[in-house]
Amino acid sequence: MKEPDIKYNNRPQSFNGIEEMVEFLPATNTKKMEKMTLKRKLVILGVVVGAALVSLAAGLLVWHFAYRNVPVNKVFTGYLTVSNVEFVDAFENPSSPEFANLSSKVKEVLLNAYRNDPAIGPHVVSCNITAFSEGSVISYYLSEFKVPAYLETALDKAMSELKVKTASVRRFSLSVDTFVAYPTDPQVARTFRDNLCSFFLHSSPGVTTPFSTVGFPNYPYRANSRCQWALRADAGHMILLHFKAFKMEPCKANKGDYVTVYDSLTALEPRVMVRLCGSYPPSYNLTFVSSQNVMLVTLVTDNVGKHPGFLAEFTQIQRTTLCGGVLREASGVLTTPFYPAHYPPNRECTWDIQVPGNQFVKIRFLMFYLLEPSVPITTCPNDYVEIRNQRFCGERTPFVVSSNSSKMMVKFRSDQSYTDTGFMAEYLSYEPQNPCPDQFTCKSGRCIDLVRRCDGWNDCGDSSDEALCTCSALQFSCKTSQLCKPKFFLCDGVNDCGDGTDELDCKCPEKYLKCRNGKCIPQEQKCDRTDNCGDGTDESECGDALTTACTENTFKCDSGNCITKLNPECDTVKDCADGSDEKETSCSCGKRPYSRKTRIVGGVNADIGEWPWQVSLHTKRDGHTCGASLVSSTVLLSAAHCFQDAPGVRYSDASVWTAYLGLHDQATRTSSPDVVERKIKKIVAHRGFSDYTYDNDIAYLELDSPVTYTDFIQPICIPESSRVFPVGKSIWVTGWGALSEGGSGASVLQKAEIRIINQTECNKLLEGQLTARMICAGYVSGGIDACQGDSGGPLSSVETNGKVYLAGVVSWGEGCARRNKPGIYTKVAAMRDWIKQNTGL
Ligand code: 4AZ
Repeated sequence: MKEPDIKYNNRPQSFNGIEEMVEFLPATNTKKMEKMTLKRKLVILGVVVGAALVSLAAGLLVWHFAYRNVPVNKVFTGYLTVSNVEFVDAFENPSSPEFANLSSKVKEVLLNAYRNDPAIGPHVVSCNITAFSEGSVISYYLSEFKVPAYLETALDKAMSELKVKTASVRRFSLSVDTFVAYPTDPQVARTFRDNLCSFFLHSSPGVTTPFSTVGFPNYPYRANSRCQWALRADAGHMILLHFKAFKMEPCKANKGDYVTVYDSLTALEPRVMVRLCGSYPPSYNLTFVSSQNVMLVTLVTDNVGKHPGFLAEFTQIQRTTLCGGVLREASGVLTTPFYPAHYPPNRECTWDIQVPGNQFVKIRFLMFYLLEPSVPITTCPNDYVEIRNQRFCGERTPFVVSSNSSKMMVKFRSDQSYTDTGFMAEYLSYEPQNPCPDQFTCKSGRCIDLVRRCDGWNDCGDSSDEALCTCSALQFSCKTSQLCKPKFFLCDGVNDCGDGTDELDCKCPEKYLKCRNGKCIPQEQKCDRTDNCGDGTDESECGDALTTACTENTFKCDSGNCITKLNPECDTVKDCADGSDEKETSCSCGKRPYSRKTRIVGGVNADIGEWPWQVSLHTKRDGHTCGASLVSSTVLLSAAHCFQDAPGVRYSDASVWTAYLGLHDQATRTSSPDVVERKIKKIVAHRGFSDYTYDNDIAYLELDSPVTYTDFIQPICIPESSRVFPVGKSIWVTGWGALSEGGSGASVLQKAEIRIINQTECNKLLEGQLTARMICAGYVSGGIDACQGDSGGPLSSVETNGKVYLAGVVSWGEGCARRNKPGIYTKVAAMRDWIKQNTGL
């Protein structure tokens, strides 16, 4: 072993001369010593300062050469409008002499303007005129710069402030009206320009020109691609662009694949009309109108995913700026220009409304979409509707604006970027004394049905329908807010009163936790890895799964072990040791092909592809008779009562039934290419079904041959017996059943959003007819419910894992949509074992 160096051994914690001096100087105080030390000190100080200066200079040089002086590539794009040149068709062709002539002049004007600015001139690399379009002549350019990093901000500032003025070029004066410059990503600009995925299309009058992503729909669009389609129309026209199919990668925040539509021929950020991603159902009106006769569509993709892409078409329409108008009728409709297409940018419309006589006027906005990314909806600086100095923008649910006179001025404005669907509104005249004949008048002026007054639901939107109510026998009074609410809102885990009083008396004492089985346990027992509740509740939301005794509230793994975690299946976390909670076979269900919802008024018609597990069961004699749900490629679940023999028809006989899958409208059952027809091979109704109590109202049906899954045909997930659909949760019922009690069925599939209702309270409303195999859902106020013909169809629950589960099967009810008579559904979770035993699923 080596001995320690003895060199510094006697010196107390000192490792260099300077420190030593500092330490000992005060102790040795002779003049000589002072002089000596001072000299030495100065020398050393000089050395130190010198060294510091050298390293500072070196650092500065490194910084200067490595960072500050490093050249940065910058690309600016934009346009300038030349007002004293008439647009001619030849300007569209970059190889025409006319193009060459004008572009060289414009380029010279632009370069001169750059050179005259000391912050820009020295850094110009190139300047290219990329295109011309009408108006008078809009000249698009792409300019490249190379600038030392430390001068980049100065260049940006100079470019944003640059004024390109009218100038003389070769004895020709170019009158420049507008100049726009905007930085763009050099990488993107270059690849857009240089690659093979760049298309130039000119529409012909009366002709629709299609274009699509390469390979659509048979091959996915390429990863890491940059494509662009420059669209042109004849002079005096505008472009109407329509996406017929749009199926791209689901949207990711600020990245992923996206399509951008510009109201320009260059990818200019302030002229973006829309940025699109995800997938849109065919019924979504994805149509855009340009302000001039040009448009640019770009596609940027990342390195992941395989998706079909888009199919679009465009036509040209006569340019018009007509919008707004003078309205003198008692009622009428007004919409943004080209509604339901996105309104064009750069528009201003005014409607001058005056209703006859002494009537007052109100306007009801049925659809309202004026949404721009990251724009405050309080001030609405960009696109807006203005009525009596109040601005409206964003995405809004239906609302009413009333005027207490016979006149109303409605103004709409869209700026140069981002457009949306716009609005559809109706205006009406009303008697000043009676704004809502036979209806209740909300404080906001909105009219609602009288039955909705004091029903516990905020139908007005401002709660004015729930003020000053006397509670009925089926209601309770909230303690502080004095509102009346249906009794079955008590203890449903939702703060319906707003003051929490409906959830007060159902809680366990303070510092106790309520188990799903009703037991109260001390709060500290939560997540202590011991099943104190006895049903696993206290260990079910602790992030991990604990093996526990099997109860109806626990999830059973294939191994036979039970775990405590709430709803562990298909949540992408392997909770069972054998992974059986994440099996591909049971998790590839409940998927909806379209990520975007169609915008329709009222919204009771389902959208195409919205409920791809919905099946229509037909008999030859009656046509559509019952609904069903697809749960695998060959198995349907429906209600047992649909298959009970009746006089004259053997409904239990599989051969009388035909199943239609992928169906939207009964009228197109045989003509739609999306519909698949199957005969039924086998029907098995639950042996415990009682046609007296409707207990165990479930049956499974086997198709004669498997179906292939498509955008319109998908299986729904079957919930495990432990899956909880909490009271108060919003859930959807769908079907082609009667539109009113005793009425006729719907042609287009209908949907309704309802809520799960507390079992105990519902049982009171239905005089004790509920069993543990039933769940209640609907509205006590009535009005929204399943009805005859919906039976057997799904009660679909959108769960937090993004999948849709079959919470119930439409079973029975007392009439349809009656007050205090919610619909009753077969509880599918309670049938889990029966389904497994019978279908193997
Ligand atoms: C039926 O007759 C039926 N309101 C289905 C559901 C409901 C009522 C009747 C629920 O098929």
